Amino acid sequence: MVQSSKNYIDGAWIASKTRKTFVSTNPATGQVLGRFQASDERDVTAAIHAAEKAFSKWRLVPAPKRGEILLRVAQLLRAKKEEFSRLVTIEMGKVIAEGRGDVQEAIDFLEYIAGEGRRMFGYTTPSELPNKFAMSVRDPIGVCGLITPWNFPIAIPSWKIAPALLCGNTIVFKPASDTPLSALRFTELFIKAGLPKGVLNVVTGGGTAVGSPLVKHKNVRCISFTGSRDTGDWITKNAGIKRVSLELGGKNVIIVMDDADLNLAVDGVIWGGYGTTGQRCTATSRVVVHQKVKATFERMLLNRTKRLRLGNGIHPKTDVGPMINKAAIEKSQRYVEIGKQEGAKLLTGGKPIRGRGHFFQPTLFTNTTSDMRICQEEIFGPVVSLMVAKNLDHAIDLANNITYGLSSAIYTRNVNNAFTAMRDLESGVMYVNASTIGAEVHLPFGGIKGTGNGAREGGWTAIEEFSEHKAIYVDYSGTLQRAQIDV
Ligand code: UN1
Repeated sequence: MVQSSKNYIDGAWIASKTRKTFVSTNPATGQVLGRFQASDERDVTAAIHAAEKAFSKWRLVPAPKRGEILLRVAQLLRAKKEEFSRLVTIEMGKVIAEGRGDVQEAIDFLEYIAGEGRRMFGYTTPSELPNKFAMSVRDPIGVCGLITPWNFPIAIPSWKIAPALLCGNTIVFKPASDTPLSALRFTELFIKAGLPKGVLNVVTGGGTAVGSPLVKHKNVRCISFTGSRDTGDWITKNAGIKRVSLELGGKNVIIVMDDADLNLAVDGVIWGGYGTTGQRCTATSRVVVHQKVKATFERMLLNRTKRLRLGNGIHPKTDVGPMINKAAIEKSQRYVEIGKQEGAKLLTGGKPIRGRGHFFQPTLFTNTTSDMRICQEEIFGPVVSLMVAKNLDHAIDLANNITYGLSSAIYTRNVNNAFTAMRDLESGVMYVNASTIGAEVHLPFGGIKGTGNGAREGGWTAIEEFSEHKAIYVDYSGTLQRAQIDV
């Protein structure tokens, strides 16, 4: 496995000015995977200058041509899908089937967005004055700072890099410090695909040393960030006047009605709650179950939860892989204690596994209430809390009693219940008879309330995230025509 450990700035792999490095490790084994640059503001500034320089030419490359490069990246990634999937599993820990899903999501999105190069629609509209033409076109924004999390080491960078490039922007990319190897390997594909130098620059390092100067720099015209709410809040306060897109996690819910297919609902909670070891912003962390089926559903769910096989994600029989690092383990452990103190009943799990790797038992609480911290705060671990509702209205109230709004789901066989939930659940992504995870790339992805600031990645809304609208008026009357006055 080639391990590039330098920053990629202005078309060259170069060491940080700090001369310091950090390591990335396999969370299942503790094995060191490589050394990476612990960069600082000087490296960020160099990358921003390179991106600014490259912007003047890249913005003029026709969008379909920019799309062709992205399509080549998709083809290269498809050809190396297995290698990249294993890399994701080794560096991030998710089970190999999900490692493949992570890579496939990037392939899907690159292919989708490449085609958008031949659309990137603006619009024309009649002018209010004679012999005058009016239209709106899309312009790039400029240098974009992209800051990505570790939980989708290939997919989430693709959601940001691909549309940013397609729209004609240049990039300074700061990947998560837990998964720099995946990010650098992904970057290599853009180089192989023929991306001109300076268009995509990568600087590795910590949030304070690298993320912060990137966010604050006045020549960075756009920041796109996926990660924690605290960091999102900090970015909002420190970015100054620039475009900021935030995706800040969730406290996602599945409602299980008394008319639901309970087996299917259990599948949904297991997949959404413990898939990716609960480390998705879309993870199911709350379940609201109708009182009539509570006892049965709880028994069924507990049975399945206990049977989950915890282990190294590279083994195909593993159901739940490790958590990303020690801090993540400690956070889940803290919340288990909080839950117990709040009076929730721990049905199973709740403990880290001693020994090598960062493992935490799939954990299920019941008899929780909506005001408990374990039902309000994002844990980002394999911890699911069950609440009971009297009826659909009550279930929806409980579901919405939350400051996040990313993903929600209802299991029901009643079409009226389904449509009511579709209308009333407060989230940017919503499912009927499917879990809270697994959004597809060609639909808008993002959340409301404390989850974000209105940005939507995925779909054509990704173009919206990374482009400006320019309204153009062409007056061919040969006279002075005053809008709003000469009418
Ligand atoms: C995330 O966890 O930040 O919908 C993204 C899903 C995935 C994306 C998750 N397609 O679960």
